[in-house]
Amino acid sequence: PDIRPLIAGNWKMHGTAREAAQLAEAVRAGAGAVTARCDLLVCPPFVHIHAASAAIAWQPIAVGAQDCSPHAKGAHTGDVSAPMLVDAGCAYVILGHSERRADHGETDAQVRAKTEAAIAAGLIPVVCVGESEAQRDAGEAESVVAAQLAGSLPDGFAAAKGVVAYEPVWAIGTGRTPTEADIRAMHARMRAEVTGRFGPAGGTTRLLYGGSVKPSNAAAILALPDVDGALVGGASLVAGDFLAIAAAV
Ligand code: G2H
Repeated sequence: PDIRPLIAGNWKMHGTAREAAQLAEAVRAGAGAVTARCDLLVCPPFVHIHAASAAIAWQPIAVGAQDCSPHAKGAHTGDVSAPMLVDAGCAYVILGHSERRADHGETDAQVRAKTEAAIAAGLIPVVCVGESEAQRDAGEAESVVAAQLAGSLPDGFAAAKGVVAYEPVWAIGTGRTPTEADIRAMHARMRAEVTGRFGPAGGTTRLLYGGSVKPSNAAAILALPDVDGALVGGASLVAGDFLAIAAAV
């Protein structure tokens, strides 16, 4: 099936509101040609979402958050709900990033609850999975990722156009990437998992690769079968690099 690629920028915990607006504006200004071929998404920190979406205000580039509460509202000090993100201009939300799984002990069950909340609010979830280096060395990478998908994706995920991002933990921010053969094998396994669970809707689920994607390796990674885009961290903080990655689709 024809799948429109998604190039997503995860800005993580960087920058001021002014810098977020400038980065969003630079992405907007340079995006013209690439949005003919792919969807672009930028995910600022919560407090910069308004600034970034005001700077973009342009349909082909979507704005997303990096987390949301599993609850729609209530006494949950410090949390931000999925309906609030919609209200702030978000169309997507990244969930279960390995940094949240590590820093906050998020489990598959919690990621699944957040994903359900996101879908209920009308957001498109980008659910992250990926093995540790020890798990890969032990030959468990595919089984670990399959288990994370089974535990983190709710029923209705594919019908809601949910996105999966495969991010091997050892490749995040390290400059190291898996071999093309390893990415190909993992994405084939993930495709089998989502079609096995969700049927035909899983055939069009976008499967992103994330972890040290940069302009120099993007074309080779994005050309692999069942790689339907990228989740970009460090390189998404430089508009020219982010757009060069998108241009490699
Ligand atoms: C993985 C990725 C973006 P980076 O976390 O989510 O980060 O591209 O910096 O490895």
